[in-house]
Amino acid sequence: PTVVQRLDYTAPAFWIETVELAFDLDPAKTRVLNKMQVRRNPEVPAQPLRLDGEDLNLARVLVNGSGTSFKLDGGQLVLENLPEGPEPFALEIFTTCAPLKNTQLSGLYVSQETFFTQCEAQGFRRITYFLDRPDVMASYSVLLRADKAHYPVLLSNGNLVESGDLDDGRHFARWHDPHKKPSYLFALVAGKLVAREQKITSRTGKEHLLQVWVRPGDLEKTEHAMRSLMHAIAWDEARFGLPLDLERFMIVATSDFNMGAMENKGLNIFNTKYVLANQATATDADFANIESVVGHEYFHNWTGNRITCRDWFQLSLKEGLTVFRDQEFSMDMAGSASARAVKRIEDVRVLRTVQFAEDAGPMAHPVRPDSYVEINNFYTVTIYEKGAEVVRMQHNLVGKDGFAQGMKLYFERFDGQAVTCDDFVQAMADANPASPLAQHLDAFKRWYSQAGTPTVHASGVFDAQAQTYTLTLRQSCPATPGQSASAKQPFVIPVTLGLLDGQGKALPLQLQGLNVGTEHTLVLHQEEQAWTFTGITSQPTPSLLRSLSAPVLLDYPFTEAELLTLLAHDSDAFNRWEAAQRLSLRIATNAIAATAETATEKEQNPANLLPQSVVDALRLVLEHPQLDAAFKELVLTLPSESYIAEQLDSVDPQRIHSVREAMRRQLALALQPQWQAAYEAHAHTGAYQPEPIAAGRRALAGLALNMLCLAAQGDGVWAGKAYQRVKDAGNMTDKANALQALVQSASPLASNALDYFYRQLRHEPLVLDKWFALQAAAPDVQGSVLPAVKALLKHPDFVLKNPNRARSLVFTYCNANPGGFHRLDAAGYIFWADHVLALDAINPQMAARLARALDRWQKLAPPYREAAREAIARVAAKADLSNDVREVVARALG
Ligand code: DPP
Ligand code: ZN
Repeated sequence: PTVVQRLDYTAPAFWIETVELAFDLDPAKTRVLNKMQVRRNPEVPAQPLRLDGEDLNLARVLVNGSGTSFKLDGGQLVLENLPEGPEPFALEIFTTCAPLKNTQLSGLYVSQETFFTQCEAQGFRRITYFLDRPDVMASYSVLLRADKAHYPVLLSNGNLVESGDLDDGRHFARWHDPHKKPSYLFALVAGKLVAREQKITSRTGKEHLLQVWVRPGDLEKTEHAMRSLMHAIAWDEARFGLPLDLERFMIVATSDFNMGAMENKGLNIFNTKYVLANQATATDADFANIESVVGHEYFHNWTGNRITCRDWFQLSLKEGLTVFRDQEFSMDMAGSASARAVKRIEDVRVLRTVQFAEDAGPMAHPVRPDSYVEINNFYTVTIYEKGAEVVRMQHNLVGKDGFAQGMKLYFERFDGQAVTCDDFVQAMADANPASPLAQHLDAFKRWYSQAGTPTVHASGVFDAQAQTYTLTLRQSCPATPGQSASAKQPFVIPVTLGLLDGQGKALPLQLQGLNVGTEHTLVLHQEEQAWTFTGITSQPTPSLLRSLSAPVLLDYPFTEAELLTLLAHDSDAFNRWEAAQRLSLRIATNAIAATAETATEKEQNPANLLPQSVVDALRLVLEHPQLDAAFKELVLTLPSESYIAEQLDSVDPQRIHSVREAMRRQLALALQPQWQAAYEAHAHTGAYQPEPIAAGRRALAGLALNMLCLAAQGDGVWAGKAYQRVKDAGNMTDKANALQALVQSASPLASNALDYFYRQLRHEPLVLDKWFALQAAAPDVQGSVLPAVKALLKHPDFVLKNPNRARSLVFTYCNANPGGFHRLDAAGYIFWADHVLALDAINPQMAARLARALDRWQKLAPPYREAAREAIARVAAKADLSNDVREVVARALG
């Protein structure tokens, strides 16, 4: 397989100015006529035109209306005898493709008798021969022809120019997109669909038509998506001055989709999971995800579409920035400071559990990678979530207004162009010349080029005599593939902090005689720096990296007392939560590390791993009269097994599971009266509204019910209540939480409840996904999960080809159930290998995602490590593996 290198980038030898596409849509054989105006790029030495293509049948090539000679070379169509000179020439290519056979869901495919496209990153070449790279931007006109009875709705990007009937029951629609775009933003949809419509008028008085297209019957589930879209439009205009630039903006939902959604210009295509919702089928988390994904794709219209990526190494230019924008959108929509903190905690949880693990594993890569084999493997949490953190740091270094100025300059400079990550950060610095970002720009850019999660090692010295507190920060970053630790240069790390006195009160901060308030951001840009705070009269407790001001690990020897102070008093809600996480994480890792001989009495008796002081502190949070329920739920949730695993050098997944379960049981029992009170206070939230306060109450009630079922094992009272709730709950959040409580406590009522749930909701595909996932994540009572998962593979509703369904059962088992997956008999790994191979024959992108479930095999303790290696080696040994899976397993094996 070819390795693509970032530094090999050269401008295209030809530009494609206009594209006229004519489709005769037929599931078995679709005919595509592609007429382009092409001209040589005078800045590049003359060379043949090489057009990308994949799985196409080529019928005809005409240059300026006449036949021409051509070669096919490794999928590319090579044209050598093209007109000389700078004038554009007409290139006409006629091909066919087979949408019905397209199980990869890249290019043109059929789902439930409807045509869809997915062109990012390189799907357009599966539709026609083209310069399928993001820096070639063209004007598109599209003619769609299809059978009218089967495909009454014909959609493409831009504006509908003309439509009408043809002979033989066929009809046509002609679309023109007024904006130039790269091929990855092309889209078409054809099928039996209906739309929720909304007309809006922008601030400047322009009218726009918004549409959400779904299958007939799903219309009543589109209200929330439409509302989210309207909020997103208003938000981008208010916060960044970025208006909707289209007369028509369409969202179409499909149940067969590799990703979450896709920002095609004016015609976003979405996974149904991120469009369809009503209270009977969708949870609060689903509603929140819809708002965020609808926002994300809409925000791409400016950050991604108007300004796009020069090449795919710059993917984070649009994704990191757009994730940052959707996170800010969700926070602004959430409203209160507490709800913002809850959203931040949720985002950080994903970053630290998934991205930090990626950054420490074999697939680690910089936010702007240097090479790839298969670009689809680089749609990662590093590009998205770490990329968003890198943008967030810029936001913090230049301030909210400075950031808005930077965005303005970015659009002034680059609107309509395909640019690089460097171009973005340069605009941000140029718009804020006095900021620490501009001051340390070259060093800051290392966030784009150096992989790995840095650690900030902090130490503080209080000098009672001098009344000073000196904080020393030192940074380090481990080696990552292709980058040794010693070759890494210091990062620019904003460390936002406060100091608390013994009573937990915020201390005024004085640096070099200057009063800087009670919260301040230090900029660590050297390997080690120290700051001395004056006027400090007693030993302070530092609250460091507030709101996770940088995507780093913090190494500071907190005492238990310090953490308890932070948990009880810190003004930064994020660090209050973080203190609780640190307390339980430390207890868990100590208990896991303790061998039989060195174990303390507590560790030998895992019923009481948490000391009374910690239990009491958590009780105070749970009973707290002012704290929001959503925040309580986060504080009372122990760090996940995968997060605990990341803190350890040698991972025994069963030991982690049993220690965490013991801690969970202890909390369930020790706080039983408080759980009961919390449940009773929050179980009924009135008429369903998917908003943060009510959602937080439902979340806490759900956790409480879980704990009550766990504590009351054997006595069926709470299980009985949970079962009743599965039957009666008026919304999916309460229903799913109750079902989960039964499943997670391995209640004898779980199977009845699962049956009931299935019978009631079997006609709702997105709910069935939940039903499969709940079972795949069930506790592994005597090795029961794998056989249950295997039985579910044979369930009539299970379809491996459908990505959502595959994710719900196979991916959940392999990624989200460590206790059930890491088996002593290696059967989980064998199952994994079988499914990576099975999926690879259907859909390589999906297979490669699943392949990453064993990324961290090198950290596993014996005998898991060797068994995992064998399973990976078995996959790698398969001769006709896709490039996607090949790249992942080759990197895993090193
Ligand atoms: N659909 C993906 C996203 O929006 C790729 N652009 O992030
Ligand atoms: Zn995106």
